Amino acid sequence: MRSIPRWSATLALLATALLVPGSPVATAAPPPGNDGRSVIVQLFEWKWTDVAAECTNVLGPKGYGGVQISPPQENIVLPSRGYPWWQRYQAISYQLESRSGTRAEFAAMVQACHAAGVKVYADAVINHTAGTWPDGTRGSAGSSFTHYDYPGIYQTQDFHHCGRNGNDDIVNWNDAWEVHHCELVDLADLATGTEYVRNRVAAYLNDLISLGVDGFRVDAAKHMPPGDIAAIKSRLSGDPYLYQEVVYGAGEPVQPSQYRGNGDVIEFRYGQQLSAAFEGGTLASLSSLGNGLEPGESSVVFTDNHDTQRSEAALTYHDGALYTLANVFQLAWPYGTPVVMSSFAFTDKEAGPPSSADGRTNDVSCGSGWVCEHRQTPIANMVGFRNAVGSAPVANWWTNGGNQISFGRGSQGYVAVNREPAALSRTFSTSLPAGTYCDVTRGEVRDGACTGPTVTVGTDGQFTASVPAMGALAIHHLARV
Ligand code: ARE
Ligand code: CA
Repeated sequence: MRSIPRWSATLALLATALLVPGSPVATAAPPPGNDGRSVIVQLFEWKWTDVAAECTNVLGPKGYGGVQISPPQENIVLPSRGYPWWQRYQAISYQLESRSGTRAEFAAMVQACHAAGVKVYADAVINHTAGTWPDGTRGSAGSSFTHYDYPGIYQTQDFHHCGRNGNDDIVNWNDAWEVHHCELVDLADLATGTEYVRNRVAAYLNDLISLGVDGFRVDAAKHMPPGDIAAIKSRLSGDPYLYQEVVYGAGEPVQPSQYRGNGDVIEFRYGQQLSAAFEGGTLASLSSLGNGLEPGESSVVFTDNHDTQRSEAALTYHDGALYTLANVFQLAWPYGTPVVMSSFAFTDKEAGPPSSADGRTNDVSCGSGWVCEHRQTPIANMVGFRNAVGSAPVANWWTNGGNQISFGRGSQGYVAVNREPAALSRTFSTSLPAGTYCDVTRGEVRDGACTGPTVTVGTDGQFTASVPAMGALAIHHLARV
């Protein structure tokens, strides 16, 4: 078992005692976007032209701060497996040519997103190149290669050959050296300790930075020694935002905390605990969500990502209203920087995005194979809620002890979540100033009027309302009528 540092446990107890009952210590994370925009969206497998349009038409207007895009580098192409989504995680070269689009389209996307106030975070596959596959010998940009030989870039000497377990794969996850130096599912493991590889990887990332990229999700960060990532980071231009994928594994020697010196880290346990509370537990238990986890201010979190939505436990778009409610809670709760998942629909876990028979990705059309969770009114408008409440602490926490909860964020906003089969009708106590507010989970303010229901807060801070079964209500100071 990983032990929580004692000082952090003490702080958590203090916060519990002095501030809001059960609220976590951590407050808002540093904003990933412009103007205090605090939420990232993962547009999984979208084409660059579609991402550009989404920045302009939806992400900017709704207040999203950043967009996480699929790995942009040249990747292996696997017709024998039906062009699975995961072929993008096998790097062949650092040319920016993939089924998401060309280098020119990529550059135009970054410009469009910046014009909309949205930062661009690229998924950086830098721990490895590809696995052993009989399929073709050409990547998505046409480069030829063989296993451990990528002409002009990497040859045998640029990879770890850990010499364990017969096939060089990671087998013993309780051995940190092995996790760092052996192969993750047969993926040729780059010798990130060498000057050459560090410079080559940094040149790739700097190329993206030169096109305006603002930061990176560091894929498989857990499989690189923290010092190797630091050495690569020291070679980067500017100050890109890094969030490292270090999956927490109970009792494992490689721990997320070891990577904090390099930047933010993805806290996987948050989504697991959030899902568990919404699926089988009680929402009342969420008052302590974040306690005992890595510090919220340097953690990135999600309900689900492209990996966890394909494993059994996670709550996903397949769960309908339950999933939406979990997202409403996540966006209202002051822990971590949330990444909203935006999926393509799937039943086959291996299947790639909507595409032609020869593996070319279709244009995005929400509802036709593309789920677009991030556009759902409650989710999209809660992005504005999170931006509006900033770092205001949890206030006025209430629960029925079961699956109805409500809480404020200082005097800036208030949310109620009802995961029960009957409406929740009651008088809520808030710290909000008196006034009429728009319920942003069901409407928004246009021309001074709310397109959905409104709520009137009295001078005593109270309001009476009915929250629908499996529904929510959220009001904030920037959506008043
Ligand atoms: C595919 C095939 C393999 C084949 C390989 C090489 O599935 O059978 O051997 O190709 O040819 C994704 C897919 C993989 C896919 C890979 C490459 O998920 O199936 O392999 O792309 O195409 C660990 C890592 C973590 C990793 C997860 C999946 O620590 O970094 O496993 N997540 C990232 C991405 C993935 C991606 C990769 C890394 C590789 O998000 O999408 O893989 O670039 C415990 C441990 C965790 C461990 C977890 C699951 O919780 O604590 O550390 O995560 O189990 O094993
Ligand atoms: Ca490695």
